[in-house]
Amino acid sequence: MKYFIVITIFFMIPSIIFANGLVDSDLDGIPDSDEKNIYFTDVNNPDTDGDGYSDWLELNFGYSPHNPKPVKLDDNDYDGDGLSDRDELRFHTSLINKDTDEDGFSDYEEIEAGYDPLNKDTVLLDKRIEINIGKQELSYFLGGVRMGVFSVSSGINNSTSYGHYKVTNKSPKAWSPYGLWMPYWLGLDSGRFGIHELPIWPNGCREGEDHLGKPASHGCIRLGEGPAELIYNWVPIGTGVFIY
Ligand SMILES: [Ca+2]
Ligand SMILES: [Ca+2]
Ligand SMILES: [Ca+2]
Ligand SMILES: [Ca+2]
Repeated sequence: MKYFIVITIFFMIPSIIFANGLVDSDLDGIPDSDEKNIYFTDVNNPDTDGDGYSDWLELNFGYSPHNPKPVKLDDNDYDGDGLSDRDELRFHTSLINKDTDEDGFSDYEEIEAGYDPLNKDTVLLDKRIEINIGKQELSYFLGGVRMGVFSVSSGINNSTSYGHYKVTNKSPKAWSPYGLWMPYWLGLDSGRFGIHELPIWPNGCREGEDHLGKPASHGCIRLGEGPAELIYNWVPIGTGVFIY
């Protein structure tokens, strides 16, 4: 009888092994290896921050498993390096180490400057712009991670060319043959068309402030005030622009 009880208890020890062979000691649905290396949660406690919600539940609904308050991963910065927990997970940097590659620059500083936070050497991450004509949206990516999305106005009557381009020239204020100034100009396809801020007439009036989100231009991609300057300053010449 004693023997039987011992065997029963042995089989009741809370530990599960996923089909792929990964161990989940606390049965919260997250393998020990991910808790240790990615989320830095307690492998032996399904609710690391003790707020009544399991680590799995919090992560799947976008909440921090390290904050007993209902704080989203986007708004939590566990290691205080200026980069949110969400962005750390997207860039595969450490949630608990401000300087993952230990090169003296924090993860936040490296990503702000466009450098690889996982490489001790001075390596720039790839920058890319994507423009979705159907959605009238421009997204910008660093190292494959989408950094943001802005509303645009592309060309009326399908006049914006689809395809893969590179930024070929930049000008803080370019002149359009249509008699308009185009602030924060990023020329594509040798300047045949480009990305720029909502244009300004010579009399100072700004064109199309209420057009963002729908086609309005002669083929260029217009961005609003703020986003245009940000993108202009962020992209170097040679940046890939994919329009689809
Ligand atoms: Ca677990
Ligand atoms: Ca919790
Ligand atoms: Ca952080
Ligand atoms: Ca670093």
